[in-house]
Amino acid sequence: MPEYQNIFTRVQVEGPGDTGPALPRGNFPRLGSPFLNKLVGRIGNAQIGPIYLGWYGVLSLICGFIAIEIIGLNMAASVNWNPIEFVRQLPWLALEPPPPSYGLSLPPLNEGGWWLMAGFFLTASILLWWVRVYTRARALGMGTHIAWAFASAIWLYLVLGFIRPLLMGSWGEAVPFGIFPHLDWTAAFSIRYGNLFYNPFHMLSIAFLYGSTLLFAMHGATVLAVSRYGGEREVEQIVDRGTATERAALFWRWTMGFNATFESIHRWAWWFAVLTPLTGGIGILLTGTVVDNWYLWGIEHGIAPAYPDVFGPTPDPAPASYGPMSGPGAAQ
Ligand code: 07D
Ligand code: 07D
Repeated sequence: MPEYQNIFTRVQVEGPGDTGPALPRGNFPRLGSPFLNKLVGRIGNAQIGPIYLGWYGVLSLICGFIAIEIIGLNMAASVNWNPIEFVRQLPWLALEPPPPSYGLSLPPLNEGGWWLMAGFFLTASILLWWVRVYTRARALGMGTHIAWAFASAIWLYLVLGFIRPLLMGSWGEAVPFGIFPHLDWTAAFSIRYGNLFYNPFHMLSIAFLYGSTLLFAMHGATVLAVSRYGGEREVEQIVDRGTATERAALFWRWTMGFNATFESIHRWAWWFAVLTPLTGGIGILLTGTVVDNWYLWGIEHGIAPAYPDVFGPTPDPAPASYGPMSGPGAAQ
């Protein structure tokens, strides 16, 4: 058997373009006639198009374009419309949410109003894209697993930028738009709420994130390792008993005494990926609403050490203007 494949390359099959099955009544036509591209064939299927756009696709792209336009123009304004500075400083530029003093009211455009508008259009764009993912799966007679996995990411996004700010009563709680500014927000959030490491849902989210990389590596490697027996070719997997599929399963039973099945590995992957933002969103939702300081919460629940009194009480890092603390440590 020739070893025609390694971890980088794949076989490129060339044939007449596939336009896909007929679409149900009321659907848009697919756009473009299919063509082959060698370079694209190196990372996936060499055929490009036709693409289905539909109303949801068109509306999603329009809303996404408006959101990027609002963010980009605000960033450009912040460097005095200087294109060179715009490119040079892009990773540091931001469109910030309103200051906390506005609460949930509508702020003037240049004090967070643009942020609110960009957020509205970005959210509309993401939700419309979700509908497109759902309806395209249905049109193909597929299950809707992809849409529900995407919904899990959208859940975390909505908690960060919409649901939690609503519960906290201030748009100022939300994430700014910007590459490094959103990292600063993430770090500041952790410090403000007493170190996110002690948030058990952050722990869970990390376990699923790390677990996802492990599972992805195991699954990808297993299938590649039996590709010399045709393991990556789906029809052969089903009909060639005793070759790639069973060998791959045996490998894991030999090395760790247990093997997933060719169905269950995909359930493992789906659940690990979905549970990462799902548990994460719960953790963020609880922060500041139910628990004000995860470190003090950790001391109370026996997962963080309480330092001896020689250093005095642990101060709350939040400035007094954030209002009185609730929960453990409130008396300090
Ligand atoms: C590889 C699929 C392709 C997607 C890509 C991202 C944009 C943003 C917009 C300039 C894996 C496209 C990027 C559309 C451009 C403007 C205004 C997915 C792949 C390539 N983050 N984050 C990044 C987002 C949050 C955190 C990078 C989005 C939370 C940390 C990129 C969201 C917190 C680090 C990015 C979001 C957080 C990053 C690479 C939304 C906690 C990094 C992302 C909508 C979860 C890393 C400079 C990537 C980095 C990074 C996008 C939310 C933390 C810019 C769209 C608020 C700690 N984030 N992020 O590859 O290098 O994802 O930052 O919620 O270290 Mg983030
Ligand atoms: C962002 C879901 C939304 C994205 C959507 C996609 C577009 C278009 C364009 C394709 C990622 C929108 C798409 C707009 C795309 C193109 C072209 C998912 C998103 C809808 N943490 N931390 C997590 C670790 C610390 C902090 C999760 C590790 C510190 C905060 C994850 C470490 C502090 C938050 C995780 C670490 C801190 C998180 C994110 C180590 C900072 C969150 C999971 C080793 C000093 C988020 C509960 C995810 C969360 C989150 C990992 C450290 C802060 C598991 C490994 C202590 C504020 N952290 N973290 O899937 O859920 O994100 O927390 O130190 O909000 Mg953390």
